[in-house]
Amino acid sequence: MKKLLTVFTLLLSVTAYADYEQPVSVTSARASSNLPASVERSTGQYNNYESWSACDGNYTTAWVEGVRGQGEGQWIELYFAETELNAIYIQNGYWKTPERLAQNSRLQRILVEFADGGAEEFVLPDPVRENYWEMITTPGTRLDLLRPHRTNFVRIRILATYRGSRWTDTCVSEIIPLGIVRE
Ligand SMILES: [Ca+2]
Repeated sequence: MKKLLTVFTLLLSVTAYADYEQPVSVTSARASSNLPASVERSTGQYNNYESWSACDGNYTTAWVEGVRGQGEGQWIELYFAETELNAIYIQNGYWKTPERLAQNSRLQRILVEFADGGAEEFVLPDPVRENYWEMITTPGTRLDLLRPHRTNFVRIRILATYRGSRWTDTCVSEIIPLGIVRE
């Protein structure tokens, strides 16, 4: 009887786990533009600013839009398995160092679009005003959706930005979709 109860408990916990909100694995990404890759003069380090840099699990790499000005209207798309999407974590800006975060532009207002035809607008706090060393240990700013969206992608469109102190390039270090995979 005890054994049966254990199996039942195990089954119950597996079912509960499947319905639990989790980070969703991104399978591909694309963007309307990106800054060409560059090599840092001082270190010789190669920096790639393509869309995948926002999904590589590394806060020191970022997608950077590549048009003149602050990048309003530019977008990035992330693809994943069919999901009931609840929220999105965004490491907003170029988190490589506190200096890079301040020198480059950050997202201020964005439009997030989904495969179900829905769209939600968000205003993000300026990450430069947060404590860098505390924020670096978190997955970023959590954006809770007004309702779950059934979707296999998110398109994040830049509507307005916080200006960088040195450059006009808007950067996003990481984007993590959160939801329940429904495939
Ligand atoms: Ca990254």
